[in-house]
Amino acid sequence: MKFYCAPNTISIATAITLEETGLDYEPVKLNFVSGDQTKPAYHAINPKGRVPALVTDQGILTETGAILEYLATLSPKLNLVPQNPWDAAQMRAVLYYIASTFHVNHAHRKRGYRWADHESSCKDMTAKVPETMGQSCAYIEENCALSPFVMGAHMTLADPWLFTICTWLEGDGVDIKTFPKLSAFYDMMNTRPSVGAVHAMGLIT
Ligand SMILES: N[C@@H](CCC(=O)N[C@@H](CS)C(=O)NCC(=O)O)C(=O)O
Repeated sequence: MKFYCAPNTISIATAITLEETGLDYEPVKLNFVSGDQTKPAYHAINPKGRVPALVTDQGILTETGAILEYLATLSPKLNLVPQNPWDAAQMRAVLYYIASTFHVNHAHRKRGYRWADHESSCKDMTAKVPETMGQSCAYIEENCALSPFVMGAHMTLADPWLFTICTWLEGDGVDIKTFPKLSAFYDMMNTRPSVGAVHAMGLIT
């Protein structure tokens, strides 16, 4: 599989999951500074101009949630999606929250132009980021197990995804240490060989 990614983006979650599964893949790193993601060559891979994208022998898959679920299905022994239907649904509630709220809060820092045209509107959105990211951290801290993983004793798809968001917190003006469970989770994830490999790939800088 070819895996399109870029440093310090949500594609880190896919990279960690690929490493956890041990599946064979070839990373293709885009350079966002030179705008690789906006060019026709990449739009032929992902018309949305975003990472991640995974090129499989069945076709191209985009969206972190879809990719992670696909990787979990390819590696059933890891139980990255809990077998119990209720537990799986609970985990997906966290996934959807990360995708639809937590990540979007973060995007308001530098990508306000997606939603507004006036510079003052973008500045306003940027200024709100420490508050909204802090609120999302508090939600996770108070409502997820994080002992040691998001859902409890076993690693699931929520872990690489939440870890990726944690790598953004400092830049977003949130001190992770004010959230003890989240902070311990972040430190624990940083000790995993999968995360070490993703650091070594230069995806977390
Ligand atoms: N919902 C998508 C979001 C993907 C996304 O927004 N990726 C960002 C990086 S974190 C991106 O590629 N941005 C490029 C741009 O805005 O030009 C997913 O989770 O896969």
